[in-house]
Amino acid sequence: MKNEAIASAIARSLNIPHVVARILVSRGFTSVPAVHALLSGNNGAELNPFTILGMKEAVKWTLDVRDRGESIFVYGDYDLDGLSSVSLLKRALNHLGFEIKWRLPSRFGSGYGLSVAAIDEMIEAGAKNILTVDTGITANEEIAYAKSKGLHVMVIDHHQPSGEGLPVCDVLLDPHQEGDSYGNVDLCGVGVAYKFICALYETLNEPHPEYLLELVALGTLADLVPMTPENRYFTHKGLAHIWDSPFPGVRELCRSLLQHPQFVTAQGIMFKVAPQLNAPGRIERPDPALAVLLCDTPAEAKNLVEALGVWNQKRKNTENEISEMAIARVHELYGNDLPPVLLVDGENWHVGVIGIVAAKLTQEFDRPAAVISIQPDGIACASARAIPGFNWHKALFECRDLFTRWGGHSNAAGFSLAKENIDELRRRIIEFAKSSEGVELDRREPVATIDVAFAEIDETLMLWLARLEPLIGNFPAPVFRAKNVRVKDARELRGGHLGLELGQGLGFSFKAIAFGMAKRMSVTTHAKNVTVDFEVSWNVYNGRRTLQLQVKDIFGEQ
Ligand SMILES: [Mn+2]
Repeated sequence: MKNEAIASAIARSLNIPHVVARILVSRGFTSVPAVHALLSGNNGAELNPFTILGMKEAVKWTLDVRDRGESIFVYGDYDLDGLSSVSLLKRALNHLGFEIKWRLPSRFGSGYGLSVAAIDEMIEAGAKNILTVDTGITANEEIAYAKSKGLHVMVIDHHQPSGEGLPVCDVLLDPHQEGDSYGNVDLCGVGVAYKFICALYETLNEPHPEYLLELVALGTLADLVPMTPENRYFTHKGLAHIWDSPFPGVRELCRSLLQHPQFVTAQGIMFKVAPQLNAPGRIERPDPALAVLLCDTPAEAKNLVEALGVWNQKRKNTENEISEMAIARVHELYGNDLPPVLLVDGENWHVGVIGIVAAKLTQEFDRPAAVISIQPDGIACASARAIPGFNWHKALFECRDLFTRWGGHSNAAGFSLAKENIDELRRRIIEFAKSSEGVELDRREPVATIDVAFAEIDETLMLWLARLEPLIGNFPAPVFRAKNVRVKDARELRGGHLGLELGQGLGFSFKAIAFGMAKRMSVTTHAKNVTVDFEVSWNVYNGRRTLQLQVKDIFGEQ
């Protein structure tokens, strides 16, 4: 059967709009049962937590702490996955009567991960039990030190082991460790923490705390982990509840940034909410963001969210400054002959924003990019981002002899090295990208568009799109294609954008914006009709919602 016929069959038997059926078919849901399963929720996506290696021991470790009447120091990370992990564990364990204290590293103090200084400080504060989360799997030396001081240590992580053996702790939960056969290695840190809590609650005959899934959604989206069925289920549930979150800080933040429950989308969280919560940790210390996740009264939430906005403004200013310098450095290093991977460096670039700048470079130049900040002590710290098909973890593994530390995933990674080694690294990464291992780079498929008539674009379609969230990863937001479109109005906007009014058929017209496409103005004035590729989103102006098209491409028809 052709796709169109399959879509018709699905639309008819499940009573859903034809355009929605076409979207589902294009995403690989090509039978009525498959679509029905997708729309009916969990459907086996949630896996048994006890199939994670070490889970039984993790539950026992925790119950032993309770039997001894002691508290737990949760040690997290400064990014949103780490902060979500700490707040999830604190809330879930507090509920069971545990006393929880927490500590966070800072990029500018003892640096990433667990440090001897942090362990000493916790011992000073009376720690007997340390639970690291979203970090720890490569902290072999630090954990050996903690054990030598008589501490009980459990590690919950989702990063890859260092390759130099695992830390010797009491319990280790990480779907990446050898011998773990858990069906979802792509859990983020707060995802593994949630599985641990489910196992603990099950043991104590408590229901799974599903209201914590909004914290899992935050970490899953912020860490850009692949949307496996379980990750998608967690994110879908979390997004569905976040507008009415029981946590005042999360609720206040989402409402102030997203403005309407229908704007709670994966993209909204990734581009509006997550950057705010990551901002203080990027500029100084992450504590003001954790305070938002942990606060318990609306009044407190209002103040804390306001303060977060100020941190975010600082972050934006710093980011713009470093971006300009990084783009200038790309031109200086490579001229017009760009290699398949970009490595740009600068003196003392703010290390809190180099990851976002790397992400900007991948977009601007359509290549994987690493941004390297050379510190006054001669050590260079870097953050790298990929485009689909390139694997930073593999690339860095090939060059691991050059690093003092490194880690990360296929699409986001970090590393440090002596500044003398930067040129050598640049040479070897390019060599890797050109080798047979790196050729995945060329296997990207163009985005398939979904044919649509303007008459099909309405609030019903938007409600369906919301129901299919998170629209990212292997199920991205649809790009539509409409033909025989008339350009009723076209204006050049500030910043090189194009503002359009597009019409089709009788009476169907939409406002549209084409970012960075002012140069394409002539297409809109010379062709009688045009074909347009676009995404649809809500636009709010003066409290009124309207649908707006975001133009991805526009061509004239003869
Ligand atoms: Mn993480």
